[in-house]
Amino acid sequence: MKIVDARVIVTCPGRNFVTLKLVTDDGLTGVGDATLNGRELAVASYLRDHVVPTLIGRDASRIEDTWNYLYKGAYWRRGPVTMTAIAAVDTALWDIKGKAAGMPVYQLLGGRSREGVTVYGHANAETVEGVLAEVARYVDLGYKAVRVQAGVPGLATTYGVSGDKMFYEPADAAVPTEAVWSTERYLAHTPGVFAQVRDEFGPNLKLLHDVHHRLTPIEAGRLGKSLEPHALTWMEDPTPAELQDSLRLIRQHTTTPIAIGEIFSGIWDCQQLITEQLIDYIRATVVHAGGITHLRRIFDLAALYQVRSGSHGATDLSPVCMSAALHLDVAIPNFGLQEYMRHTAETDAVFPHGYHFADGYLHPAEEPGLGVDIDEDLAAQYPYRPAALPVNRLEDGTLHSW
Ligand code: CS2
Ligand code: MG
Repeated sequence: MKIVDARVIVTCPGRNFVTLKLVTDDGLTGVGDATLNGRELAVASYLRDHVVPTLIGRDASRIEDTWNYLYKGAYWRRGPVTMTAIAAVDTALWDIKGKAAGMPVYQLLGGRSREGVTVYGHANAETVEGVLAEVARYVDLGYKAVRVQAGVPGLATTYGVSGDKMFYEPADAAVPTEAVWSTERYLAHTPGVFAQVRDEFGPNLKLLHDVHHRLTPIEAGRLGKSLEPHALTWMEDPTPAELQDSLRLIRQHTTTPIAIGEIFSGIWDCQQLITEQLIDYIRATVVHAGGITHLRRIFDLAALYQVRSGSHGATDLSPVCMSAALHLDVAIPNFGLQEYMRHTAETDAVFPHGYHFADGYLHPAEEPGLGVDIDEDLAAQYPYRPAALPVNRLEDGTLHSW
């Protein structure tokens, strides 16, 4: 089963996506998400110029060998661009493997470990009243878990609060927009938001919050401690995690569970976090952490240390990534939660898929492979549009994590 064609498709049905489509000599096709928000063309070029020429003629059944060929063969290992490109190839090869076997990919990963994949929605608003209304809306939609993001008085904008309530696209301009941040205002306001949400919705609704890399470890310890009475399922990205030791400091001060990893591109980014149990959920994804092959390794390491999965699932991860994620989510023993930011109808039309939402769960497609494709003719109608993620500055102008 040889690869005879490999196409890199860049499309922008409301936001940019990069997709790799592989074709074999017996007519099987496979797709892989290669989208890296704000750096899409870097991955498209890495694939087109450096990976695709090496794929033509390769045996599509050799997933592990191809993964190592691309990882070790690059010499320059790791990093988000490289690992997103490898992820796209890996995901497409698993899609082909499932089709060749006549099974949904989760069957090749050990079969079902659960009936459905519990997902969380995104309640966000400028005011607490607005947040309460949004949480109620997600509860009415059947969600069992809801992420809560609220505006901060005195700040014009903050992460996760958007005008559009079902979709969230932060890459809003060709040149990064600049936002202003105040940790003091945020730390003073956030505990009260969760006190009101928990008071309104009772003890059983899973509540989550994304700090989005903005605190120092001791500030994160303070936030976690202040949130303990409200029993969050997780506090996400409390501090930038390049220095994995940082999480030791947060752990010393709070029992609020921690989720990290959406920007990680491989097991080495989280090995210490997992083996020292410094986190409770690992948020690495199929599209950014080397594909199904590598993400499975991360989840298996995590299982040894009672760390659960909590994969990223924002709008800038395509339905191809979501489809692949669900096959892992439904099969691994240590599944935790799956993020589910819905895509627009435009995007769903470009990426026809078989997964569906019901009663707080996402269910993977049952057809052979991943159960997703890309409509290349429709994709061609949406040309790439330059879009960068914002940057953040403190009130004195200091550049800060966004
Ligand atoms: C966020 C993302 O969903 C999340 O947890 O961290 O929305 C993130 O900001 C975007 O994916 C960045 O492109
Ligand atoms: Mg996040």
